Amino acid sequence: EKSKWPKETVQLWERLSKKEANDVETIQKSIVHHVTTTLARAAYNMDNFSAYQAVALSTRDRLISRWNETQGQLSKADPKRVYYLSLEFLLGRSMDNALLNMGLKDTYDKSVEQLGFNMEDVIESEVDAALGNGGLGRLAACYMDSLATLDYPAWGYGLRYNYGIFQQRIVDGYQTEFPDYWLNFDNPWELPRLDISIQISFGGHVQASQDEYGVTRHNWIPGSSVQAIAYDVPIPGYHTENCNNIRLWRSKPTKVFDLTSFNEGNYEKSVEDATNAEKITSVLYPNDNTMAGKELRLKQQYFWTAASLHDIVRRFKKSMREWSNFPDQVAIQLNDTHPTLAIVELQRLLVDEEMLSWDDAWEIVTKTFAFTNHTVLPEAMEKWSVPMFEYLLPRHLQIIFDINLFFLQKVETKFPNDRGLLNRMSIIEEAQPQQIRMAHLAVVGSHKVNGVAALHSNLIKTTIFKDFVDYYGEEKFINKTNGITPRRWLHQANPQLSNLITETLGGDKWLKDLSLLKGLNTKTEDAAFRKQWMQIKRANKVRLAELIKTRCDVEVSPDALFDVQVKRIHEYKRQFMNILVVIHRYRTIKSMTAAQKASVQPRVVIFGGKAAPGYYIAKLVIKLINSVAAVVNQDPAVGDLLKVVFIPDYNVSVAEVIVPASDISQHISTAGTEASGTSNMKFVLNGGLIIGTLDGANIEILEEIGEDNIFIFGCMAHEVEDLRHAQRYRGVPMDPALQGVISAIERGTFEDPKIFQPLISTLTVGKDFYLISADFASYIAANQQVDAAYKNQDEWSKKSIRCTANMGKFSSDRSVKEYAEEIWNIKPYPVVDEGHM
Ligand code: H2P
Repeated sequence: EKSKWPKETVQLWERLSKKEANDVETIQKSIVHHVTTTLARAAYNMDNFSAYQAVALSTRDRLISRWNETQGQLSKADPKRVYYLSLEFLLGRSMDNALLNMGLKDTYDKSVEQLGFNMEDVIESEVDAALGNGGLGRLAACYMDSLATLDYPAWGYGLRYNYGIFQQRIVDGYQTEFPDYWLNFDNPWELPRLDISIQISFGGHVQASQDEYGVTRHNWIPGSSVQAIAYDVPIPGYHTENCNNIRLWRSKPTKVFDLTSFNEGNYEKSVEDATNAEKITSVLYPNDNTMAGKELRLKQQYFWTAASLHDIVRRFKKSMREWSNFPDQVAIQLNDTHPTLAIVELQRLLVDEEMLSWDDAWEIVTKTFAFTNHTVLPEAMEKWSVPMFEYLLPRHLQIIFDINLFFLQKVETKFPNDRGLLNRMSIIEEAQPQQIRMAHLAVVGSHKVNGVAALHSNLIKTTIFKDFVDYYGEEKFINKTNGITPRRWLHQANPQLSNLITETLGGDKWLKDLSLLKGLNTKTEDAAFRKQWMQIKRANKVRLAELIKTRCDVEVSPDALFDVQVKRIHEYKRQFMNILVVIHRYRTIKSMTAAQKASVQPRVVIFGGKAAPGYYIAKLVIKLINSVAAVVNQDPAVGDLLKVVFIPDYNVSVAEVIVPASDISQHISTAGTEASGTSNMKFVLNGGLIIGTLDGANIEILEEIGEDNIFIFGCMAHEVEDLRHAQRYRGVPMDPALQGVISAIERGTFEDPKIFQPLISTLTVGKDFYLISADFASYIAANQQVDAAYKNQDEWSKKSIRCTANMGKFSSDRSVKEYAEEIWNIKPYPVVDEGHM
């Protein structure tokens, strides 16, 4: 359009759209400008929250100019991009991160202090964006940070839920859920794109007809439709101009008013339909084990994948390339099975709307998609009932049946006459009613399938996807061990440690090349360095102790050993085993003489995490933890030797306080159940030791940091099935220490034992699926080793330093580079600062 203007107009625009400077004075002006104009407030009636709003808006202006520049340069160059489809992006707070990544933190600190506010208080005023359940959503956020930092052209696609994961409050020891209305005060970290609106259809029926060449064409005549509106969330890379985008969709009623109801005089019904449209993106589903049959969840998945694909295809079409080039321009990563419908939608667009042949279309589809699996738990495998699916997406169901038919025909050719095999591999499960197995569809429609840690990737090849490995061969099934961003999880969360590392290594290059941390290995024999190292840990523990005081009203000593388990509450993660051993510890202390007590290592046991609202047993674990805490924390016979706390409403910003303060953290899932775990990486990176099983990424952490710096116990993944078998059919007796603990609960040591009966019965011999009894003795022993090791603070500090020093592998930069090179085939595209706003 520029060319249409006279030269003077172009020049005027050029001059006026020069970027603002980033000195203190200019930044302060921009903050005050937002206070007085955008917020319409006066300087004398400001509180921390309005200060936050103004600083956020000023930060956002700078973010947007990078975003604009990046998106402008990328659309011109049009390199291959990756699209990361994730139903969850657990971003947490944005302001501190944006300032650090843009290199503006110090200047903003100064500007804000001079304006009379404390930057930490201002940062604390931001609410978390909690659009995720746990590891899966946080992984997506870490990957977005690394993609931008490494200058990869990447977009995330997700949903803009009105309500994030519920807020957890503890009432009478029980978890209660409250809605997380995080948009109450507007969200400065999104750019509403009200002009980008896509019509998404549901229901109706399909008309088949022959075209002029005698080919059957399908015409989907939908029954209803809604609009998808785009909200863009800028993701700045660390110390680079590049600023990527996460596009989140919001559902709205279509502009096309439902004329039928209206003309029939049914005004109320037409408004009701409009409200229903808005429901689609109203709430993030908690990771429940009662997901089956949730029609609204299926609607979410289709709404999101269809809007995203429409957007991706529109962008591709602008380039006027041939369809066969699509996979050279577009890589789509499926974060779990949630976006698997994208495979079907792309096939539909290519065949029904772009008139490609089935085979040409399918080749494009399978070259485009790749799929990450995050769990082997059978109850977490997504399935949709065929009748419900057909009602919502009739044409997509036909396509799935065709994909399945052509696929099984090929299997039959390769392995003739094996009906059992066809049954096992089929995308359709022959149940009443039939079910669509989304994991099978994802494998069949993708060119690469990966697990999230070495053990997990091997496990999926021998269990859930074994037949597929036999059919496709090994090359399709690869491993991409998870990673975390060191920018948020060390630099931002633990600024003192970050500074010490930068001083010690003579620069901050390590924040973009985490393997440089190895340089710290030579410092373990430096007593002065060790002292500084441990002083920082102590300062972080003081900060956590303050949080515990405000949130739990319990005083804890920062000199005690801080023992942490924070993650979703789930039976496989075995918080139950942890609290049972705490009870064992409590009983042991109670039975001691004063002299014996003198040698006990004081410990604060810290729990946090949410249980799915419908997960009764997990919620009872929370109740048990709180009941134990109530007794133990008041017992004068125990005093500071043992404290137990459950920190309510665990989220990203709370994790940023907890992670740097831990001495030991618990990653104790039954071997073979935790796909990777990522908090294990965060704790160790911050010099916290871990106690854990040989599960998920613990194994690779052990390999990197060495067995002297980690406490490993329990059975191995390959022993699990034998142990379950022995338990079930040979009646292996319960561990005696565990028996003692159970008796204490049953005697009513902690509230009415009736409450805990359903929980205790999960341990009945033959039913202890997560093998708490089998691992109990070795878990107690490992905890004793922790106590003994902590007594020797010199040795402990060396272990702590070695932990941090050898965590380079677990940077999400490493993971993302592997994905880019081995799956997506994309290259970095560094953006140049052209000085535009
Ligand atoms: C899940 C797995 C973790 C894994 C993470 C990211 C689903 O997270 O269970 O083992 O590290 O994905 O791949 P979570 O349990 O925290 O919800």
